Amino acid sequence: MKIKEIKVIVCSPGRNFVTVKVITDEGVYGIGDGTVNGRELAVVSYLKDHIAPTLIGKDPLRTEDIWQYLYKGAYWRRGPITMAAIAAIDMALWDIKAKVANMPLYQLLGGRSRDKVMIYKHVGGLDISEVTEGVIAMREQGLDAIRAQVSIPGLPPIYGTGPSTDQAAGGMIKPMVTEEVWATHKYMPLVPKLFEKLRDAVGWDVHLLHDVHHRLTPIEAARLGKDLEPYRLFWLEDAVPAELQEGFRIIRQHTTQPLAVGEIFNSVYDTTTLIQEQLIDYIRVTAVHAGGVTGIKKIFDFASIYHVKSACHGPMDMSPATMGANIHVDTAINNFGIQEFTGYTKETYDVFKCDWRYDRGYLYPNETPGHGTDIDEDLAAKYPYAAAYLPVARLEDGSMTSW
Ligand code: EZ4
Ligand code: CO
Repeated sequence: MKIKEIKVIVCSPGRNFVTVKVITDEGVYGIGDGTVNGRELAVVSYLKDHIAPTLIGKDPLRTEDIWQYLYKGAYWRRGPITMAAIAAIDMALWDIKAKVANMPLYQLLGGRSRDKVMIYKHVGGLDISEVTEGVIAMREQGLDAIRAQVSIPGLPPIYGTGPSTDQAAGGMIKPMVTEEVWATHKYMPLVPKLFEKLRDAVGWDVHLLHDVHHRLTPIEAARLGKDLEPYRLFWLEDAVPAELQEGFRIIRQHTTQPLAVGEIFNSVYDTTTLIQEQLIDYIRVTAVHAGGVTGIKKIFDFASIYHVKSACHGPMDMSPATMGANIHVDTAINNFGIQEFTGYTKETYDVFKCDWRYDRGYLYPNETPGHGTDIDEDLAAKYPYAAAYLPVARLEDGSMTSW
């Protein structure tokens, strides 16, 4: 079997997605996701101009060798664009391998370790009572894990808080760069009040999560973790920007609040201090941004040795192909923690045909061969690429800050 053709498909059914279709000389094909939100066309060029021509004629079943060929062979290792391009090819190759084996992908990754994959969704609101109503409603939809975010009085709603920036409505992606405002001292006292109210409203059977989105310093995160301890959060996510892995030592010294990080990581080398020193509890790498099925499987196996669990990043800016790949890894590994899943718009589900399924707080892998996601190319062509940007954030004095 040989790789005959690699198509790179860009479409925007509500938001931009970069998809590869690897086609073999025997007619079997595989689908992979290479979407990097707001930087999509860089991956398109990497795939079209630099990768695709070197893979024609290669054996698509040599997934590990092709992964190493692209990783070591590039010389310029790691980075989000390189690793998303490798991921797109890798996911497609695993899809082909599972189709050739006539098995769902999870069988090739060790087989089933669990019956269902627990997910969490997001609730945001302009004030605590609005968030509480949202969490109660989501609980009624069967969710056992819910992420809660609230707007800060005195500041306009920003990403992950008010309904105006609700991702589900596509609100955070704008045709121009928008500028948001951040003030840590206004945020810090509010979050414990939110979770106090939520525990009163929905009790202790439900997992509650919160995403700080890289906005604190280590000592501030330590304070917030301590203040949240009474409410027993499932996790505190991205408490600080994590390029400086050692920063987590400070947080860990001060709080028993479980910690999650890693949605923007792309390699196991982003995680070594965090995992080996057991500074985190959940590692958030996801198939598209960390080198595909091959990439995240290596990271999760490494994490398993140090009591760190998986928690694949999964909002709607990674395509259903990534979600399919994630669900199969989630199903197969022992150290699964949770899967983020916000769902997709109708337009996205029309373009991407999914055999895996969602039902009341849980995801279920397909039993059909492959990772269970395909693309309708004709329909995709009706949704051309549209330039879109994530927001940036400034402090109240106008200086740039992390978000
Ligand atoms: O902001 O994927 O936990 N989820 C998140 C996401 C990220 C987006 C950025 O493209 O923080 O919603
Ligand atoms: Co996040």
